[in-house]
Amino acid sequence: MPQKTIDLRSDTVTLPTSAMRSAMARAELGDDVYGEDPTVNRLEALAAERVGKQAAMLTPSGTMGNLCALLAHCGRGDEAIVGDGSHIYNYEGGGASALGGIVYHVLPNQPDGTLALDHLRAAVRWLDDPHSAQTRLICLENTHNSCGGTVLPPAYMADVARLARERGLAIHLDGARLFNAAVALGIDAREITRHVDSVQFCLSKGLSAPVGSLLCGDADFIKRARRARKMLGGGMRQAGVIAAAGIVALETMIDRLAEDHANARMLAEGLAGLPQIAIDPERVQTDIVIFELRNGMDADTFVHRLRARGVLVGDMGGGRIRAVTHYGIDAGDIEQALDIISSVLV
Ligand code: TLP
Repeated sequence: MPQKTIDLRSDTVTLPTSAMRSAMARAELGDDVYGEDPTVNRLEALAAERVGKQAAMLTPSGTMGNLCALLAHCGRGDEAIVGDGSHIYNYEGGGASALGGIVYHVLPNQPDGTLALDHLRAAVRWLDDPHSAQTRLICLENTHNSCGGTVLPPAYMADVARLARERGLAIHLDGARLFNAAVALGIDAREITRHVDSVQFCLSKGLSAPVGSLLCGDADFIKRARRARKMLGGGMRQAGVIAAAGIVALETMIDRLAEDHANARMLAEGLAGLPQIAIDPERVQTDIVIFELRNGMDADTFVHRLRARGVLVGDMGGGRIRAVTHYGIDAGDIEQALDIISSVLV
């Protein structure tokens, strides 16, 4: 029997559940560019409600959701503060700059994924100085992907919100894995999103829907974001086919993220027991496990050796390796992956 591939590259590899597939087949449809797709309208209302905002907009990807947010918050020549480890800054093609003329003001992410409050305070430019680009926006990421799926605590988010209010700035949250953060904290997602003006979350990661992200905020903001989405070519017509899966995701797939977190913790503890691997399992708070090798093997060789044995992980560069748990992975897969990992290290 060929061995099952254990794909730990990302939670984006999840496939839709059978409930999603049948909801997609049955979905009531219309032209969403006219606002007439009833299934998209239902998903957007549900999403807005789940994050406590007035309105929401479906986008094909998290990248487009974040870009629409930046375009709706900032004009050309305005400045958005981003972390040096953030997805927006590193993995979205510089879209806000390339397409929106927006200046990224980059601050170092702390190891836990936060931006230090004193760095933020010092970074905000005085609006009456004609020399400077005008700071408009602070972007946070929760959970923080490249910091290892770390959760930004709501108390920290409240501190940033206070600072933003004092300085007249907006906050956008890249909450691609917002519900992982909420489940890890054991709180409602609204306890996180109440501190931000806009939030993007993905349906197509741990929630297992095939496509889609939601951008949420107040009604005026979403109106501006819809213009940006159309400009970017993201008006999707009978998008109810994908929205139907998103509704199933929001209604049935959030609580089970706890299983992914438990499996990630199990993987991290197993890796910590291997002398060739450097990892602090306490840093593993959600579904992302990042580790390094300390036996002199380079990450590329390790990743290729694992692939040959049916285990896929990601090489993040700089010697960092990422494994992500998800709906397609159970505790047995983790045990097997650990056996294979230890066998390729010798
Ligand atoms: N992240 C992907 C890759 O692009 C790295 C992954 O495998 O983790 N924000 C965050 C925090 C993300 O992790 C991602 C995707 C996005 C935004 C973008 O979402 P998509 O892929 O839907 O454009």
